[in-house]
Amino acid sequence: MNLWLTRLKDPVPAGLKSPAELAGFELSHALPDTQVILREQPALNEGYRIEPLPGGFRITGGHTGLLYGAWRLIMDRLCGEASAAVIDSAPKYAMRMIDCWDNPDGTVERGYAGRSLFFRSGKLSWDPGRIRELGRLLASVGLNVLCVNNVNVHYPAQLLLEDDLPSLAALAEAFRPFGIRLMLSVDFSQPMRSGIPTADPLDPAVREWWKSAAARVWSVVPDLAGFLVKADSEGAPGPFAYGRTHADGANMLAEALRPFGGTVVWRCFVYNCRQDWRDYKTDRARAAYDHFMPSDGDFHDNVILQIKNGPQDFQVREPVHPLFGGLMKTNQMLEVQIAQEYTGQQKHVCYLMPMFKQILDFKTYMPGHEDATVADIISTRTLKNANGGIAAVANTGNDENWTGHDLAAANLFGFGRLAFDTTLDSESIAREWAELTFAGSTKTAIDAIVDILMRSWSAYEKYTSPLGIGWMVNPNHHYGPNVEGYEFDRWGTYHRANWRGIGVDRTTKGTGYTMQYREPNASMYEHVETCPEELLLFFHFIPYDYRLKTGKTLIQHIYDTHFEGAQDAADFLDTWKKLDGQISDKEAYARVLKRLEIQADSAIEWRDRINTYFYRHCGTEDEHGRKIYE
Ligand code: GCW
Repeated sequence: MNLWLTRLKDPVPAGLKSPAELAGFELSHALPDTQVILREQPALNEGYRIEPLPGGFRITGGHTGLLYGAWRLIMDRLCGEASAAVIDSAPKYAMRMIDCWDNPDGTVERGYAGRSLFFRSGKLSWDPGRIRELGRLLASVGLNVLCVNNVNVHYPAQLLLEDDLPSLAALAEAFRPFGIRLMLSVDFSQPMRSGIPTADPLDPAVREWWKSAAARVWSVVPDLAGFLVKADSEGAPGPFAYGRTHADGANMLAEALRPFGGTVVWRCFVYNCRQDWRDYKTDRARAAYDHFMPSDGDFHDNVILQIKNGPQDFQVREPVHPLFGGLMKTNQMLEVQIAQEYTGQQKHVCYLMPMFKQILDFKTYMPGHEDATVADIISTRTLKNANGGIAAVANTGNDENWTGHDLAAANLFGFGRLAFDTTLDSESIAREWAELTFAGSTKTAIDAIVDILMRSWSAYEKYTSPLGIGWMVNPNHHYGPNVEGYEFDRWGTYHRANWRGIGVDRTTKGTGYTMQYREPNASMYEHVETCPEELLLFFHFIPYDYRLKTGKTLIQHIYDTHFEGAQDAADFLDTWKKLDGQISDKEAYARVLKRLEIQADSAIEWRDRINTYFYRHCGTEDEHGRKIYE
């Protein structure tokens, strides 16, 4: 089984060498009756043109562009779309990356779809057929970089730069025909494994060590995309230990990688993870901006800062990270998470493209580029970024269906499609995915799947934490409700609910976070009246009897949305039950049914825990007299 490419019965054979060769193979197998002429034009790189000819098509494209063009044609044809017009396309971002949080022992951090596809028993080890299928899936939606190991680099992942180099080279070779380059997460303190007493980025021996490490790895993987670094974050080593800045650390690596054309992707997920809950001044949301803004302009041009979509951590709703639009002279890429760590862990359906679109379309009002959206800022063609891109934490594993929940595959597909073309809309992506994946199902079934996907993010948001406050999950594994699970902990993730109200005051009277945005966004968030209500509790402490724009009190809104969200989850299950017999893949039907049952139950648990929690705090009855436990 191969997700949205289920209908292609022929596996990719071993031995194909290049994307262009692969393009020929895919076309002849997927569209045997269509004559397609392939013409390589190297200058087009990853771009392509598809022209209808009498009786067929011509695809002109760069080395990888030909493959992307081939997939466009194949997928359009499989969806029954007649391509009568000329199509010109090229990706907006140079780096369209999947971050795998895979560990050498075969586990996947925040993995919800089985074990690693790349590692077993401490070493790189894979099923070549599966890697070819994965390559095909990723290439079909235009993803081009895969970071193979967890950003938390636990031993023996360090061996990827040492003894495991031949295996790394073989894995890179396996992905090459798909136009996919590998990236490695590295341990900033790794020189210390070779007897160097420090990892200080300004120490000559450390600098030498990284140069020779780079030379060693690029000699066997000449097209390695670069190194991904989580430094000074959640216990990971980094330059702070030596009184150095992130720019010192990143630039040291950038110099080592420069001769080989490598890029350093440096994460901005840096905050104090030992906060005292009684401390109202420290604000985790502020941390990345406070750390990185002073270094704007100091990073080498082969460094890209990788910034999570929001200032906290992949919650169901967060404001856009203020470093977007803040940083003016630094390459940036956006990091999102399709692994559904905080959005139902691939047991719940939660289609994330509507969220990603909102992030990409957000206007930051960066001076001189007032109209630029996040999508523009991270692109290589605007703001003169030398480099830029978009990355998603992967949602795949070795489960037979790749993503655990069959409907979660829509997030992998959608992420690739959006990364290639941010102008696409989430609903057409959902429809395209559903038509490809569930080909042969009834039209009613396809429509219902699209409807479930499109309602799923909002449903999840409704039955979980209200109005942008986030968290309220069980600590550590992050599945299921636990309203105060993180409230008295050290991670900086508080909701501050008490008998008067709930929310974090991030205005100038509180933590001052609002002022990290450019105007008019700063003022918009600063004032309760103009703050978008879906983020109200992220920015403000609000009393339960505060009236929202709907005229409802905050507490009534909380009750209502939780009843609605749980009802949505129940509706998804009902809808699915009615589709029995209408979905072509019976096993997938049964698997999805099971997950929707789990989701409907879990949504009730969420609803009741949250409603009861707030009822106990404020004692206000539900206006509709529904059952709220005391
Ligand atoms: O959300 C947190 C996750 C960690 C993860 C970290 C990060 C890889 O819970 O599992 O570590 O973010 O993004 O670095």
